[in-house]
Amino acid sequence: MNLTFGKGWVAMLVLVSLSGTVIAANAQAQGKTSSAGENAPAFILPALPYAQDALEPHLSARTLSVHYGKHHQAYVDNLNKLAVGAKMTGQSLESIILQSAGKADQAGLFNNAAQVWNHTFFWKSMKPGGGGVPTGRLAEQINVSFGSFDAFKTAFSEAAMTQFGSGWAWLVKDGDMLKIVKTSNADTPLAHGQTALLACDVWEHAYYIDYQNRRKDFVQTFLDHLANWDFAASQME
Ligand code: MN3
Repeated sequence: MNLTFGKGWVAMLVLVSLSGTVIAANAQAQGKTSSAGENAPAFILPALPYAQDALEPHLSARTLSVHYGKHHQAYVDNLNKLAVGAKMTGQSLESIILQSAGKADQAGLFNNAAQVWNHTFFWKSMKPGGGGVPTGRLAEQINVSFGSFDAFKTAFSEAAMTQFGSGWAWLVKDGDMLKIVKTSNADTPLAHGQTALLACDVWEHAYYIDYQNRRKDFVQTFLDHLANWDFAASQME
């Protein structure tokens, strides 16, 4: 009889742990601060740096509406629920990412926190009338690190194309050198001690409405018409 009760209780715990709200209720039952108290969810969806139709015709308002308004918002909402359960409310986004990185029991928290960070960075990595060529110290560093800007573009496209499944292509500063890295799912250069300069989201939700299966066309358009080199340069400081 006791054994049956035990199994049922474990099953119930597994089921309820799928819901962030019930995790929050658990914490409350253990005498922790209610989510409605001083530790109320702190993260909000950052404003886009341009209007939702500002990247047309290269990325449609429909894509921005779903990608920013639905996907990015969902990561923020999930993060707020999971931060309560992990007792990490009141901490910075970066702190939560660094503390949860590589911990199997905090994968959900890491994934949602990193995706909030990655998407906020991605929107800044683009601008209306973007593309073209970087200038100044960033241009010099790209030449030193990759040989030429054309060689950089080829390598960046290759990384974006060969990221199997969902993930990201990045230009990062790693020590004194610039590097192109690709990350899977929510993984982020921030968790690897690298400074992100430019990000391209290659999850299908980033391009499927406008480009269907043609990721290569999306990445080419990102480099030729959307990349915000002023933002990338500002991240080198
Ligand atoms: Mn995305």
